[in-house]
Amino acid sequence: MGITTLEQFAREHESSFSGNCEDLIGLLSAMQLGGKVVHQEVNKAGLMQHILGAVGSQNVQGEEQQKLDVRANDVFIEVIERQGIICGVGSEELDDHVNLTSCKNGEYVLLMDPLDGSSNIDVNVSIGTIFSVFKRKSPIGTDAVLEDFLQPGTEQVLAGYILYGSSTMLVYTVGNGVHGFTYDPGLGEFCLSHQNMKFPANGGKIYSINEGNIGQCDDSVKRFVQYCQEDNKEDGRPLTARYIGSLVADFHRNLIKGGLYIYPGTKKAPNGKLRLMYECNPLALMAEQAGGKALDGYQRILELEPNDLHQRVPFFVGSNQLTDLATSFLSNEITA
Ligand code: P6P
Repeated sequence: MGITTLEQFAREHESSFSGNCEDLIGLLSAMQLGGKVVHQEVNKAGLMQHILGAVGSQNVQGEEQQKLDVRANDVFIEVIERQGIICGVGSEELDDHVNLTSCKNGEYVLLMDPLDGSSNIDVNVSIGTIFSVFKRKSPIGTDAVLEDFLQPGTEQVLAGYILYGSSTMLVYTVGNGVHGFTYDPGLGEFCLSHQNMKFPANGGKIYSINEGNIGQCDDSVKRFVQYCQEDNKEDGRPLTARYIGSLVADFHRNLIKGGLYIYPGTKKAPNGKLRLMYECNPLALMAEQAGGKALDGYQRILELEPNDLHQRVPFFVGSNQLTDLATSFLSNEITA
């Protein structure tokens, strides 16, 4: 197979993009450029002591900000502003959305987790960037307003992630399938490597949950996890537990091998830990486009009406089979 760059692929395959193709190319090239810069810094983090460790501040989530978190946030905002298509950005690292004052004519807003899984930075485990794009609702030429961001996930025009792992990949959807591109530092290009990604037909046998929290979870979640661990040769149990503690890495593995990621509500955090707008919505759109599902346990993630930039929701995302199995325990239709 010859080399197809992300831009070539988008031009050839994405006539379905809701805006014009140049907009999509612009959005994707900004995210690619940011990804290349973060790729470089993530790969050197071990050598650049000034990058490792926390900045001594906390983000709006009350989470210790790692220096690369803050750096990634600044890098993406800088490259997005220069592209001129995005008029405002919501970020896990910023309390409120920021207006890109030089881009008031931009037709889109972007939400992002600039560096998800950052607690893994200092231990050299994969981390990721997650992004989501909506068409603005406010008039072009004005500042972006909160309503531009607080749209249900079904309205996303572009969603994707960049995974900084054994290789760096950009995976995205505009509603026309999920497509993965692997970064070739020698070429300086993200090249098509995974066209039209789908969960395996059998749904897979992997479940990802932080079992350290199980004592905090609802009994139905405990029953599901116990069910996964039981011996049953007929239906291939026990399942395999895999949990990296980095959502993008767990999601990407489950997409390729088949699996389910769960971050449920707990007694301490009834809405769980993950944020709807820049973690769950983009991954939910990609999961559905790849033939899977994403629920808060009961409702489709993409249909949730947002009320806050940083709101948290319980998250069940993966293949149809495993998502249905897990949620059947929640709705008391015990499958066991
Ligand atoms: P816990 C990282 O902070 C993150 O948002 C996801 O990337 C990851 O899956 C999850 O939180 C890990 O959370 O509570 O299991 O450490």
